[in-house]
Amino acid sequence: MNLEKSQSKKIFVLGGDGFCGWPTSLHLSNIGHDVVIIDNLSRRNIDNELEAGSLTPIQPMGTRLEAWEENTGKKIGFYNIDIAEDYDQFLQVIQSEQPDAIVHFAEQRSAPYSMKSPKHKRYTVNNNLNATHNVLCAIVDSGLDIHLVHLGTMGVYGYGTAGMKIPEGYLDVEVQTESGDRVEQQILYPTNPGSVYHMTKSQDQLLFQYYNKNDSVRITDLHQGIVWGTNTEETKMDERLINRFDYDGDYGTVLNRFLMQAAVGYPITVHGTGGQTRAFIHIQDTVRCVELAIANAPAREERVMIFNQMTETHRVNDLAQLVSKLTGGEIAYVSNPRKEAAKNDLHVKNDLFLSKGLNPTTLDNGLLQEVTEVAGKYAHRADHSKIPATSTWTKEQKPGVPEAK
Ligand code: NAD
Ligand code: USQ
Repeated sequence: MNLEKSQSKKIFVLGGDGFCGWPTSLHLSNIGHDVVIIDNLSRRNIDNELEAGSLTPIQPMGTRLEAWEENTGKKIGFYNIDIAEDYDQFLQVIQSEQPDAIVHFAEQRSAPYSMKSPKHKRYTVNNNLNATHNVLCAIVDSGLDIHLVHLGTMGVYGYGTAGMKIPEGYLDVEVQTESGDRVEQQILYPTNPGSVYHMTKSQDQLLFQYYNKNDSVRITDLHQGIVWGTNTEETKMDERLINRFDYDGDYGTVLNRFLMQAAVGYPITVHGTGGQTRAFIHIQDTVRCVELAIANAPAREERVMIFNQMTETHRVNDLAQLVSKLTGGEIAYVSNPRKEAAKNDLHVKNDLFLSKGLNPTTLDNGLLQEVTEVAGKYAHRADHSKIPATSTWTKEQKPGVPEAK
């Protein structure tokens, strides 16, 4: 598909080397947008720090961009800038490139990594809050009318709502005035973060609300669920375009970890009894949602637009059972290294994306098989010592390590 020339935009993808940012950059470029990636490659440095890496053989940025041009004839630009630190350089690039939209993925996104030590907590807060604030400040400083699309998280809501469907960002409340009248208003849904990482995402919301109110910055905040899957139509075009696949105890997310564990013959590590219910979305839908968010920008005086970017909810234990049935993998119920409710129900509204034309990709055996096949193909690259979740939320908790047989 190619956009009409009039719909084509110059788009910055901050964090465009990451798990969500890379396939999004390719997708936006493929449909006809002019894409520029900004990334300081900090995620690759964290791999070095943790002595872990993507299960799939991701290529250096230069090779990735060359392969994209070879396959499609399209060019994607790249700047290596730390947006949390190098404000002047970032502003200069905005002024010279004049983007219509900025998609902001550039944060430290792992909850376990954010809980590893005081150093990791402080890094996550410094990096994420400064990155988001610098983006907002630079948009205003540039004087340009740039639409900001931010990747937020379902985790800002907390995961228990006493049976109510989580609304898209705003909660209707009724308050009593001094004269006794009942007045209705809408407030940001109260946050209830479960890690230092999720707390930074809660703080991001206030930065957006403020800059939207004060400077009329046009902002869309996408409260995304846990992303699963590996490849998209674009990353499948050439092995050099392959997306990253995190499986280690800090960065691997639950469903991809289960599929990978089954593929490499490691027990499927359910934390506690697996009663936690979470929201999920496939990576192919992530890239489509960002496309839709860009095409449906809010008007200048409109408040921050918040979408719940998820397509289904599942209980962790049900996912483990499903993967075990599909692959024959055994399940290990391990100590939960996190401080979280042992069991919760979760109901979420996602009407906004459905109304804009999202056709959800839901958990289906074919797709699960596809991820298992990717994991199986690169199983020889797995370092089994990096699989257990060793980062604990408090000093009293134990890591999620399966018992030795
Ligand atoms: P990722 O770690 O793979 O990618 C993030 C990218 O941002 C990396 O390439 C990193 O180098 C870059 N980055 C980080 N700090 C930077 C800085 N200061 N300056 C420049 N670049 C910087 O993470 P991801 O899984 O692609 O997640 C992207 C975003 O989506 C995150 O903000 C995350 O909170 C959100 N999200 C992810 C998931 C998920 O399941 N992966 C779910 C919900 C929301
Ligand atoms: N879990 C297991 N076994 C494992 C790994 C995880 O049982 O081997 C459990 C966890 O205890 C937790 C649930 O699975 O209850 C989800 O954990 P996760 O690591 O898949 O997801 P989370 O830490 O919430 O973070 C991920 C992304 C983050 C994003 C978030 C979306 O890393 O960037 O914001 O998903 S959401 O969960 O909707 O907030």
